Amino acid sequence: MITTVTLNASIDKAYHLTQRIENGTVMRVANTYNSAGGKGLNVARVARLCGADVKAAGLVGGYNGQYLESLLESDGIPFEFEHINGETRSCINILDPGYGSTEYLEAGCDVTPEEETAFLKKFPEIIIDSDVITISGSAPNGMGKDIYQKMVQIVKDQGKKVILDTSGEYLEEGLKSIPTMVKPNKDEIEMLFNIKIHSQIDVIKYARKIYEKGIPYVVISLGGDGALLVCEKGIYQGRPPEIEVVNTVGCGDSMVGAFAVGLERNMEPEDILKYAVAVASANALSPKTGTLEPVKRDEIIQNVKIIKL
Ligand code: TA6
Repeated sequence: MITTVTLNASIDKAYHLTQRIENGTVMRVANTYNSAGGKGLNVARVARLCGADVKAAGLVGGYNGQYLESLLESDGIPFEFEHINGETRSCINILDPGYGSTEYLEAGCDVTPEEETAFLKKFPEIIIDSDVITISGSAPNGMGKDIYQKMVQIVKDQGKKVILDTSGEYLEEGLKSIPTMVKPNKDEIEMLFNIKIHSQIDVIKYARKIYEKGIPYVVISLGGDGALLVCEKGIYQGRPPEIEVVNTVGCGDSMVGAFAVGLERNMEPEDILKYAVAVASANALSPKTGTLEPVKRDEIIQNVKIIKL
């Protein structure tokens, strides 16, 4: 089973417009898609759609927390959240027909030291039945910067695989516990090393630096160019076919979901990469966030190219 952990959950609202955004005017939203969000819940939905047994965990609170749990029930995803006093946030994704996606991410409610301590105390029990655990996204205000380092260590102490998908100080601290896999994008690599990426050579250079810290799988998501994987077997690039993108939000999370499924099934690294690139591309074809049609994934995977570099 896969347990996904989302400390900073969100009601994700995708607003599809039929006209270009004009600031200072009243914009009418043509279509709205609400989903249980925060990166880990996109991971959970995608892993479930790929046939895995999944449990969604993390922190939720208030009326938005109740709404999020009802959305997950509709998705057919079991959950085990710790409830906090604050109100679960909302994240808005505005899709402008002439531009694409722009996200407005609320910071989320504060979590108290007592709530953090209670969660960490319960965490070993939350993950006890899972083989692969994913930890995704930002952490709420009030939680220590080492929260993910502590959680990764707890997973590893149980001898399980753990994927960490976060950024900034949380990633920097989380790396110290040597997760099984990390999936930074180019921006997150630049923030981690305080550098600018100018070429694929730079991407490989910095991905290798992370790999050399002892991380078995380092995946760099590259948007429409797919992803790069550095692992014991070598360095691979997975390239998707050209597709008509509808909504790219959640593609990175979909890739994490696919890798969680691949690790659980003990697939070969290059096969997991191929699968993950197809899953992320299939997510981009959906107007909703963090979902896909498996039949489209199966069509796309036929045309995903895996190159060993
Ligand atoms: O990756 C897309 C997404 O999961 C959105 O659905 C939205 O929930 C956002 O990221 C949350 O990001 P954060 O880094 O704040 O956890």
